Amino acid sequence: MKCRVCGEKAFIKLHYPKMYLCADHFVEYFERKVKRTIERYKLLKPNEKVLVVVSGGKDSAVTAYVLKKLGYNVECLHINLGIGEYSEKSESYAKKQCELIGAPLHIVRVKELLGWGIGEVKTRRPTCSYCGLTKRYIFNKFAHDNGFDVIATGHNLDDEASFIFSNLMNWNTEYLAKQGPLLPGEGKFVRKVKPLYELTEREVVAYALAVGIEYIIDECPHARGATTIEYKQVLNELEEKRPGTKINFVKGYLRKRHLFEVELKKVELKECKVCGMPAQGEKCSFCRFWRLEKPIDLKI
Ligand code: Q46
Ligand code: ZN
Ligand code: ZN
Repeated sequence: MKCRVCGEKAFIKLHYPKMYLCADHFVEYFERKVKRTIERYKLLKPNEKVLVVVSGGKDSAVTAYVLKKLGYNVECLHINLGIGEYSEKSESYAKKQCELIGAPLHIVRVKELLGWGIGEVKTRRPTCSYCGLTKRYIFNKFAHDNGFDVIATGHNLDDEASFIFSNLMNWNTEYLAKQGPLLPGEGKFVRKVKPLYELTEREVVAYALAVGIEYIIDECPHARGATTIEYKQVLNELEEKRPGTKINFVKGYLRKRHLFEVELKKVELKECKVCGMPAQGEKCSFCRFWRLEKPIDLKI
């Protein structure tokens, strides 16, 4: 099959809109789509300092690569979770990716910072739950303390569609009230944006291949994944039968999101007495979980 634009040999067949493209025209198409997403949802302004949290995986690497190519002021943060060989591999991919992109990379190592790696703490709390809490706290505090305007994450269309789907199946209406491509910042919470919001996982993989980004394929040994993967599979089957299902589902959700706003509970946030970051009680959940007496220092 031939590229619809130039007639050269096709690199990919897109399903929605249906067309064949060569590698060069696919790269152009992908970057145009990211640019359009940024404009449509007003995600970024030209001179902002953008922090991309690179995990070593494809989505965050592609996010950093495209933003840099579009001319944004990008720096990267890698959080080494201290999960044995998996984390060492992830860190070395993150380094390679940032070299390719030409963006500064900052590394925070959980084990050095907090004494234990993820998965090593004796707690009843599920590993992924305190891992998520730890990552979110670190990248937000890092961005806040070092003057970043915005944090860009690598969530793609498949992630978002399956997330909305699973939250609908469980009627987590409070979550459904506040998801989307732009999560506004407030106080010490830095704004978060998702530039790959309208691109499918398949397109992200193809883009990484086309521009030569290497990334970690191994799954984290703690990944439970099963339920998210099941939702993704169902959506993929629907997409196969009716191309456009995912994007229409997500766009429909954004139009109706306001209906869930009544479910939002207004919580008064205080300042954590240890670190000064927003907290529901005396201490924030991060300082409470890690039993900190003094704040961690993330200043560059
Ligand atoms: S949360 Fe869980 Fe992930 Fe953390 S412990 Fe691994 S699987 S890395 S996205
Ligand atoms: Zn072409
Ligand atoms: Zn705290």
